[in-house]
Amino acid sequence: MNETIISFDRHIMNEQRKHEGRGDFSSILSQIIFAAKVVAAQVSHAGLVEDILGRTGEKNIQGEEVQKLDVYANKVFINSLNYIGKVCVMASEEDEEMIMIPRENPKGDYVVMFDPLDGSTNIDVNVSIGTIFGIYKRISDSGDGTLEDCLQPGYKLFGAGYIIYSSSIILVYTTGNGVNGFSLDPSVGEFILSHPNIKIPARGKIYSTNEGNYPYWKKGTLEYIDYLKSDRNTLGKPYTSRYIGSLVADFHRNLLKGGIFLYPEDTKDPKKPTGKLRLLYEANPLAYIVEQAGGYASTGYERILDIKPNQLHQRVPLIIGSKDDVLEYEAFAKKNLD
Ligand code: P6P
Repeated sequence: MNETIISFDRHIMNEQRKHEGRGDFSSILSQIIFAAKVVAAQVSHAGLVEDILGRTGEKNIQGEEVQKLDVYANKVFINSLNYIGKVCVMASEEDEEMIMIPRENPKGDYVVMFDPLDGSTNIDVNVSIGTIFGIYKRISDSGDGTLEDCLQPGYKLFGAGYIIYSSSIILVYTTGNGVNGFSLDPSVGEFILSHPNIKIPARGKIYSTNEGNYPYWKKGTLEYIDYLKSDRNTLGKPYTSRYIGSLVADFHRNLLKGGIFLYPEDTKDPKKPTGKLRLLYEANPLAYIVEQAGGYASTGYERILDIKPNQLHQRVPLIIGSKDDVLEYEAFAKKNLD
């Protein structure tokens, strides 16, 4: 047996000691881990449990059909965080408005935003899905959190992570000191350090995008994708195309192997001119993680983490992954600004 097994709890305790933290942040991470275990247990049964699979008939703020597992996961994360007295406000993909802490519960110094179950349209076809979260320090002084607390730029993130529910359940997170991955060992019910100090290769051989949007892309994107599919690129041969259609799964593969994920602006849906993905609880947390791993995330024109949000469910184009690949995309996009 390997005596140097590092559990997630031991890892955050070590991190806390480094920062002489009071433990508030550690408590939030521990609660997120607890919620992830609860959600993971249901995800693994989703194919079997009729009453949790399938649609509620409702639509979320995005106008997307809400799957029951979405609703369940959203409630699990909210209820795991709203009573510990460390959080002053939350925001979720599933809730149109900010999620306030119940009046009777103490408020804390942190703001948590999350996509409780991203890729949920893949649930009933058993494709990997994930939770994405970002944690900020509050700006307001005390009491209930405010919209200003939620609309902070990504470079102010205090911590960020995701959980991928796949052949194994893996948590990847950062608090600004590098990126570490933990795998859930179902025999003990603990997340164990399995991917220490993750670094993304400066350049990859994989690109991930929905090529069905090709007719709606701008010139710079068209030229870039055609370049990747030719022998004119730096590899001297076409990149490999890999697209799962589940952001966390596509991002995780590229983080470990290198590559670029693109959900660029397109003209397909006038209501979503800047692309499909959301800034606060999808792009920003993953951008923080990828930069901590040596990568980069951009809209094609500016660094994701520099964007000052103006609304909770704001969408952005997301080009993320190996730094040299993303910078190369920016060159194509900026060359065709018209
Ligand atoms: P498309 C899943 O619905 C999601 O929000 C992300 O997980 C994923 O990257 C993207 O949408 C896929 O979108 O338009 O390619 O189906």
